[in-house]
Amino acid sequence: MKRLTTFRSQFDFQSIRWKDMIRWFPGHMHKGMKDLEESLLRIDGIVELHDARIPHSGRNPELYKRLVGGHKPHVLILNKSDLADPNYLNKSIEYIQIEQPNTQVIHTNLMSIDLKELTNIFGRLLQQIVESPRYTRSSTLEYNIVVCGIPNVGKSTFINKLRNLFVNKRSCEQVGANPGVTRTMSEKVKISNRPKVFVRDTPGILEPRLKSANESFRLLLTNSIPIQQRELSDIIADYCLFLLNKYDKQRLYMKYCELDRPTDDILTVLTAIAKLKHCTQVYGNKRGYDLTGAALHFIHEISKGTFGQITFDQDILDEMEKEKSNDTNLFRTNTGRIKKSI
Ligand SMILES: Nc1nc2c(ncn2[C@@H]2O[C@H](COP(=O)(O)OP(=O)(O)OP(=O)(O)O)[C@@H](O)[C@H]2O)c(=O)[nH]1
Ligand SMILES: [Mg+2]
Repeated sequence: MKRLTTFRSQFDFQSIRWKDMIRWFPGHMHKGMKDLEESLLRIDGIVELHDARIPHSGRNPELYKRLVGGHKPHVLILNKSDLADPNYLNKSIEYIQIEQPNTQVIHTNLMSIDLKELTNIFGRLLQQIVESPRYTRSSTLEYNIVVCGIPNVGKSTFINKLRNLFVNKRSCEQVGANPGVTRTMSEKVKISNRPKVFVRDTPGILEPRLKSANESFRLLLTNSIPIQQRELSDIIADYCLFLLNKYDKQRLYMKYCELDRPTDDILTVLTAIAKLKHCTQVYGNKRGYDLTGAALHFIHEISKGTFGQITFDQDILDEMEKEKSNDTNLFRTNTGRIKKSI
């Protein structure tokens, strides 16, 4: 395989006003956040789901610290592990636990989870909840759990799986491939009879202001934010290519695009896809390649795993590995960088 020796080491976001262009905080999220905060007095534990491909991007540990108030059990499930790089699953857990040592973190693939694994997850969850102090809720015999997280991470799928398994009822929460399927906090859903455990589904909630262009683009790639402006698709596709090269994942895109060498040039990739997938458009009186259509196709394929299992936050986890040392304490800054305290 002929290889380029150098690829871009940095992605240039400068020309786009990402803060203005990538903003998605519809009204239902604001309401969902308020409902969640109001329900806290009546719940015994929080299950947060997040996408295993982005253990840093889109998460707001401060929000969860505030929600659980330091004493409510908090279990974090890194879901869609089938799409993440297996070499980075345990590193992701380690990364999160630097900041949140009291949070129990596990990874799952809800698409092919088996009975044993689901029972095991439920058992761990229940144990945490039963063993934690319940204060004003100690006289109540039922346990209430709320399932939350950013959009499209599998919250409703998780509730349906538990319900199917333990109370033998058909799915009740609507599931869909696009973000924003669940728009209101659900009624209580019973997932276990003995003890009586209820869960509530919530709409996916993002921070109103995202921290960086990298974070926003990674949320677009995991489909937690929809692409609202088609004109952004070229730059997002270019960012996909940048990450595939940066993380040494060239083999599958070369095969898919029938290229004989890796490339750092997005036009080469998009033209190849447009030819192969017959993405054409009429321009005036001529038919030409629809590169925007090809870009959307390329982005869709990376998000569904066609180019391999990729942890989009791999660079942040690699940095953690570099900084790790036995005799210093690590802490994490807002941008995800790991620092040592002396
Ligand atoms: N590959 C993969 N897909 C999954 C997994 N879990 C769920 N999905 C899919 O992810 C999509 C979103 O699932 P939902 O359960 O609707 O996600 P949600 O978090 O409730 O989404 P919102 O209600 O929009 O916030 C669906 O197409 C699911 O089939 C998983 O472990 N792996
Ligand atoms: Mg949902």
